[in-house]
Amino acid sequence: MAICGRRSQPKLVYFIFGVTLVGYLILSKHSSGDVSVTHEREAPTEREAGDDELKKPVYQKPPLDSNSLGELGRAVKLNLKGEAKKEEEESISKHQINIYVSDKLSLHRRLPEIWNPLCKDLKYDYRSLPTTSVVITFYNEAWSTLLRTVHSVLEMSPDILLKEVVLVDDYSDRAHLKEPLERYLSGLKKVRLIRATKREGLVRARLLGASITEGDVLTFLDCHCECHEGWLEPLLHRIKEDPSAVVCPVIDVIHWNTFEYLGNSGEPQIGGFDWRLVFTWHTVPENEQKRRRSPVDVIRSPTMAGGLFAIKKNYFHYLGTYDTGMEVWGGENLEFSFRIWQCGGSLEVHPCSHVGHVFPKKAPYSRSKALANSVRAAEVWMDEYKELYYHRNTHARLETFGDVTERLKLKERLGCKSFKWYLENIYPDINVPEDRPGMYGMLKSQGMADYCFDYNHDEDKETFGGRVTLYLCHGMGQNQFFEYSETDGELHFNTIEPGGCVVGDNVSAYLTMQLCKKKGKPVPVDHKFVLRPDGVLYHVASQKCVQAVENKKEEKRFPSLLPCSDSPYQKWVFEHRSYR
Ligand code: UD2
Ligand code: MN
Repeated sequence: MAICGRRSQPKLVYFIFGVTLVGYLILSKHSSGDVSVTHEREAPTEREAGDDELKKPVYQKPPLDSNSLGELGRAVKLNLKGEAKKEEEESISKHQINIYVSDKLSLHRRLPEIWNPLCKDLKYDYRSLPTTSVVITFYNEAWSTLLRTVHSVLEMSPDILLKEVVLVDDYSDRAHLKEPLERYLSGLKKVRLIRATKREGLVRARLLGASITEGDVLTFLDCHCECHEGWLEPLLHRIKEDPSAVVCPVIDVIHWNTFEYLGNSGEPQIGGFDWRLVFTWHTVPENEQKRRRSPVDVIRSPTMAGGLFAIKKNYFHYLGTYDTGMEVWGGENLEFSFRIWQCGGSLEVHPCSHVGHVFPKKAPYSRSKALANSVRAAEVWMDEYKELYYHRNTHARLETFGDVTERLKLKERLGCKSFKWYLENIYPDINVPEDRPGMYGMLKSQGMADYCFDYNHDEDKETFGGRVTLYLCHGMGQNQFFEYSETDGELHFNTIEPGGCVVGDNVSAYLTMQLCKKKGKPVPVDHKFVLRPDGVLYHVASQKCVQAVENKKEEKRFPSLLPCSDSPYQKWVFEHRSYR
């Protein structure tokens, strides 16, 4: 049914807030296209309706065909051969998602029920909940993942709560996203499409979408999501309760290859970060567990993954929307997380709101701007703690990141708190490195010239227990970034959060990488080293010293525990190249 509803002129409120969004092509009844399609909400009849009536989605799902592929979130495994196999592989290398499989699944498939059973008992006063506009930006997304997202929003959101779905095409160049998409969407109620006239990146594309919305709350989703039953109500309910709450759904994993919906009803994970400014997932800490009175209460989270959240529109405004100096992808999630907390809001995960997201096999497009974006976040929000980041990412300090004076003014204007306050009050579990002068950087052997401590950490597998080696010093941080904490006597490794610690084994003489103790817990004795002023690195438990040893047969070099001597091979020095 293709009905073109009346559409008012796009609201330009965001433009006033110093956001220079120029040159967009807004496809609506009033401009160049005929793709903006909406049905206005008919309020009077809703007010008389019963509860079931109020929960009615924009569209009902078609009848369940439980035999159809991937139905109820089941994994799909096609044993393909020949041409088909080739086609599948091509779809993966193009999208980093198995689009061959995705194309074979219903755009209306159902998901397994994975929420906490207590969530079903929550009652909502539908008439008093705020309405929302769902904003979805996309760049060169495949047809089926994009439209499954759209249908799932329309089929899982009560009509009374969903104002509209705004799709923003961030200057994609694929044919299926042009006229065919417009034609398809024109048959759907409440869906509007606008297009950027140049590549804006997700931050400005989201703002462009937000600028034409009419709902009370903005709900952002990525363009390869599937919403679980009841996903929307908890988000809106929480925002009604506290207009300064920014609320994220639990992000369930949809497997990029099998499209299996992987979720569970247990405690969701929350967001953190490590000192390279990489987003990390964590279990809910004890203090937060204690604060909550019920498993269906919101969980406070230091950071968000970035793509999926709801925020009251005027609060988004108040907080300064996004940093429009950020390009393409990355960094905006931590920037926004810091800003929410430091400027008086709260960032939460609602355990009753579940949305699936396809995490691709690897990045499908270049994300080279992520570094500059992170630097902007660090420069504006991290105060003196930005040095910890720069120590661990020597490229970051060199990166040109543009002008952040407007963002600093915003911080001033809103009277935002310091990063120290944020760490102490919102993220007390993070290990804050000491980075004392001369005690971080490359840990270089004095006897074995140009060889440094090195650990090859496979982050995908979160490998611990591997042996620390020596490798030619490269000065780029990363695998060779170590830090000695005088307080704990621990040798910390760069990249792992909650933290990698060098551990000595008395028997093998090896140094291995292990998970550090939790913050505040006593230091295990085999973690303890003393770094003496003469460069000797003494391992307390074994009473031995760390020596650079060459294994000639294997042509490998290792730091090993040996009886202490005067050997220059037992002397170490931290070196840090600051590029300043
Ligand atoms: C995660 C977030 C993502 C974003 C990102 C950090 C989740 C589930 N995803 O990465 O939303 O916060 O971290 O920046 O939390 N897009 C554009 N223009 C671009 C690039 C991307 O519109 O230039 C769209 C893209 O089509 C997608 C969304 O922005 O809808 C996020 O991009 P992604 O899915 O590649 O990011 P993801 O999930 O790896
Ligand atoms: Mn995504």
